[in-house]
Amino acid sequence: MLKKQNIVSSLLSLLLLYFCTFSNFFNFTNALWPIPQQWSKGSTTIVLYPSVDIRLSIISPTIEDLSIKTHTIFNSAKNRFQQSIIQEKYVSPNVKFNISTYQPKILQIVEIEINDGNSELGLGVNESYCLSVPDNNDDNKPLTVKITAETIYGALHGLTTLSQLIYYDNDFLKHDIHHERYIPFAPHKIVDYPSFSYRGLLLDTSRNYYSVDDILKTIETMSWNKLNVFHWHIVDATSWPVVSKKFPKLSEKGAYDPVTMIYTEQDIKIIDEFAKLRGIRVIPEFDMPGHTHSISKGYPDIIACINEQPRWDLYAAEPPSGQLNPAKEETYEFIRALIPEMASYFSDKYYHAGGDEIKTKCWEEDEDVENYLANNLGSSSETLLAKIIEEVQNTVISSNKIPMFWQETVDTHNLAITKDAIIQVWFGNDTVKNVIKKGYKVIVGSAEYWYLDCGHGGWVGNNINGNSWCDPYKTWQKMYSFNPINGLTKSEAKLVIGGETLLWSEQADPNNFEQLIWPRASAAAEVLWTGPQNLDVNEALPRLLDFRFRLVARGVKAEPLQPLWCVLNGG
Ligand code: CP6
Repeated sequence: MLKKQNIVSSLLSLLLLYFCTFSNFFNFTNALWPIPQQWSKGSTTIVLYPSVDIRLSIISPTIEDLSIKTHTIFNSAKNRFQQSIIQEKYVSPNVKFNISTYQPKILQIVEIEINDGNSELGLGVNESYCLSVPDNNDDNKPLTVKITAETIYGALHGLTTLSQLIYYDNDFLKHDIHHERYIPFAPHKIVDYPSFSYRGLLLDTSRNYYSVDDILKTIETMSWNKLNVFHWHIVDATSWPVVSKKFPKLSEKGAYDPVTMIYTEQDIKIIDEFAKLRGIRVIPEFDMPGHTHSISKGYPDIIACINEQPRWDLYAAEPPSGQLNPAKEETYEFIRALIPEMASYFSDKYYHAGGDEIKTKCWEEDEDVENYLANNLGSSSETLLAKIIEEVQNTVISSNKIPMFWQETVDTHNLAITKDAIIQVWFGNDTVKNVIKKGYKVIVGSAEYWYLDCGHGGWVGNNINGNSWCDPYKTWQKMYSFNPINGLTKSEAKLVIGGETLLWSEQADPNNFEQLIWPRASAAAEVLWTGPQNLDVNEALPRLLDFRFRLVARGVKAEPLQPLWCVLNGG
């Protein structure tokens, strides 16, 4: 009997060890995420005035140097910050107000200073900032937090960090302190800047539809993670939710619902503007020539190998099959008319033109294409692919945008892609190196580490023949361990401008997408912001737990990483 109890109790403690990773929860500290490049702290607790007493001021060389855009971004950030001072009630499970180190210091002012009041959001914009939270009044001035930054975008990151330094505690009244928000461990001195300039998240809105509000909420959460690119994989084979004025049948026939499951020009502009106010670029992807079955719903003449069942697998990586038909002049007219219209809806300089998972067999077995090849000596499915991608690329460039493409364009097919382009790598051990050797800038997000949708068993039966989708599920630790510049020389690494985690939506929709994205995309966000050097999962765990609870307090359905028990009992 006793023995049995012993076994049971040791099994239980093993279980607890399995659930909880005991780490340094006793070293309570503000849980900043991503962790700043340099951060020193003290032991004073200061409390905050409620919002009315918090002021922000902006100082530039001259006030005329501030563009209207900068002003608008600043005012919007100020409003959000003041709202959070009233609304956010984040009680950390492990950071506790320490009355013994409390001296009655009251924070009244947040002062922001930027050098360049005219900077435009774009790849490589300066995002650095310094933040100082004093623990003493300077002369007789009120206690003032200072954020200095080169640009307004750095200043936004400074405010994001400041918001994470603040905790809520309604126990204060017991101590006769009439403020409920506080910053522990002041003074704080933070010097911070990103390791990579492209820090993205891909969301696929074709396999399943997301509302404009779902997208806005995702972008807002991205900003709290210092992510700065929303890669909107807006259309694909399954549905075409974007309304086009030039080709209205695209959404009338190709959207899941032509009224309720669409994105209008106005929706897109709302999303683009919302993101810009938060320092986030929106890069749309109109994937071509593969993954285009949905175009055939309205415009069947320009799509080859339309095949929903049963042999889609001959012609496409995923059902339903269909690729732009490169043998038809109308296809090129479509490209030349559609791309400028779509490009004009987005403000960013970059436009992702796709180019992944092209199946030349689709064309080799299409009657029109066979005729074309018979009548055009020297042509092949590969030369047709080159022709169609050339048209896509030229149209993107003449629409005043810089193209992005998936790796297959330069790696598998060796197409003539401009060296200005950014190439996105998603599989292969040597691909990053190969693509860099060709002189391209690269973003990474490998299926092995950074695919957020893996672990759901696949959905088209491809797991039955032993080739499962991208299982298993990638844990946050796995995502955290990904090094975007692994195995590269210093000069090669310079061409890796960043990366992104990706949520393909075959098995995701508004009911589960937040849980799938957060907090795992946060783990990747820290790799991209702080850099892959010196990251340690054990150091990160308590901060990530704390940050995840803060996300939950802000209304994000972020997935739990441990039972609450572990958090309350020392990690
Ligand atoms: N859709 C598109 C997809 C994928 C890609 N492109 C994909 C491929 C393999 C896995 C997951 C997603 N669903 N347009 C590849 C970039 Cl495992």
